[in-house]
Amino acid sequence: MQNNISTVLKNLGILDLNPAFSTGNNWGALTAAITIDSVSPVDGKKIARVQVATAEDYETVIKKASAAFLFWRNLPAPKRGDIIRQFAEALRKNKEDLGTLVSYEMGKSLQEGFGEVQEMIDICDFAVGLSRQLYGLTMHSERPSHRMYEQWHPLGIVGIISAFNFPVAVWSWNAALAWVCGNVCIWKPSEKTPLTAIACQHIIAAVFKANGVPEGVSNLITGDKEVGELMTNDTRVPLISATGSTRMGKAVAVAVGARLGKSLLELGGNNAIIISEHADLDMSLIGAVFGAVGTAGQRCTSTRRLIIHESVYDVFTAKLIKAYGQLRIGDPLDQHNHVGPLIDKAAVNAYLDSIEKCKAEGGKFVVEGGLLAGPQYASGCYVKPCIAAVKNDYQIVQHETFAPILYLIKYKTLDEAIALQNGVPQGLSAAIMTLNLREAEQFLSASGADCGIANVNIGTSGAEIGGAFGGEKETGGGRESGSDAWKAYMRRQTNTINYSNTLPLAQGIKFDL
Ligand code: UN1
Repeated sequence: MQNNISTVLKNLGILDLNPAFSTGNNWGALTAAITIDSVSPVDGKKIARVQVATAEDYETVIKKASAAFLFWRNLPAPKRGDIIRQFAEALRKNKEDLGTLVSYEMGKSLQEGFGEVQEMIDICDFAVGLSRQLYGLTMHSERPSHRMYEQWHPLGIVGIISAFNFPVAVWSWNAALAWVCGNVCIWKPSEKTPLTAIACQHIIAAVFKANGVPEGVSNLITGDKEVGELMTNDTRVPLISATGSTRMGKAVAVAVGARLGKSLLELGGNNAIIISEHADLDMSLIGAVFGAVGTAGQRCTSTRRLIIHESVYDVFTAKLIKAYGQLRIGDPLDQHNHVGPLIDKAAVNAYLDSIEKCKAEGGKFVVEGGLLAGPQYASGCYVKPCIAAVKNDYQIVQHETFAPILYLIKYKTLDEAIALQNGVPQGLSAAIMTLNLREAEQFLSASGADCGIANVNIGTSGAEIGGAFGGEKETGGGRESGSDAWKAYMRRQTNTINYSNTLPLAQGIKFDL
């Protein structure tokens, strides 16, 4: 495996020590000042190092980005789309290497690593079509011989702060749309997964270069919280799109709001599946188990709670226990395994701590958790997916723990189940398993699930890129990816043209000179 990884790193242009920033083909100098190690949770080995950007590095990037915007915004949108089409082609060519690096640096299964790159390809394809569909409305003016319409213009520099769990896909959701809309981007990836970001920057930089695009349309800057703060406080960055914890999102919202900038927030979830008495239980089992243990419970869409009708509670719990007994936990690059490691030891501690808190509040574990030991688990990041019977109002159940801990809650009526589903601070993704039309429609109605995503007979995770992605309440309210999420990356301008030979005022006001 190590040999394979070194080939992957070489193919993707990753060095042992990587510069702190890139504006395209230009990369910052290597000074080895302050560095961050990227350590794989798969085997605990250091993969490579990246430098932490300084405030001067940030200025260099901002200046290049500001200058590049003047060029990029004037390129016709379909031309920008054509370049994004070429980016998708380059991603197709690099899918195996990039997916493997995602899996090795982040720890998700190889299948999910490939799936993540596929999600990038999909959003690029979507963006290509969008580049000819950035439509504005035409309105009827109340004044004669006047025409009123709206157009959409790019914002300028879009700052993208991404999380470790989808280290490349979420960047591409933002970047592909922002670019076809005519913006330039500065990306600050998670300090836990900087190498996949460097790989992406190499891929896009080559595409831009081949098309004669100047430096500064795609920018990468690596570092920690301080680098993010330079962006969030900077009036030259009109939009910050941030993915991560609710705590981080609140800090971003306050900083960006204080300068009346725009923020697009995609924060924590506490997603539940309602398993109704009318559910197909075998189908429900796949949705629940993949939702809870896929990506080791580290998706913002992961299934954290199952709200199960009392009449099927025991039989479904028995099915879950059996399925958990069959889970193979280990090296995510080995395709036989279902579950890989958590991202790092801090995540393991948060997982262990949540289990303790759950027990202290009265939670009864039907599948026990714990840290796995043994040579194949030497990184110290592998844990057992676990299941506890709880009450929805336990503090720990109200909190998003980014780990494979699944909570079971029993219900009697659908109204009660929906109230439980909605009875958490977060509002990302919700699902119901039912073959009953009335139940399904009630769940999707205005008095149903309060989340940004609500599914029937599908789990809470694994959304397609074509729909708008995001959620309400503490999830932050932003929408990324499909549908009309592109509007967040543009400013709307209302234009009224008078082609008459008088100047009538709106609202019938008379003002004769
Ligand atoms: C995230 O966890 O931040 O819907 C994104 C899903 C994926 C994206 C998750 N398509 O599970």
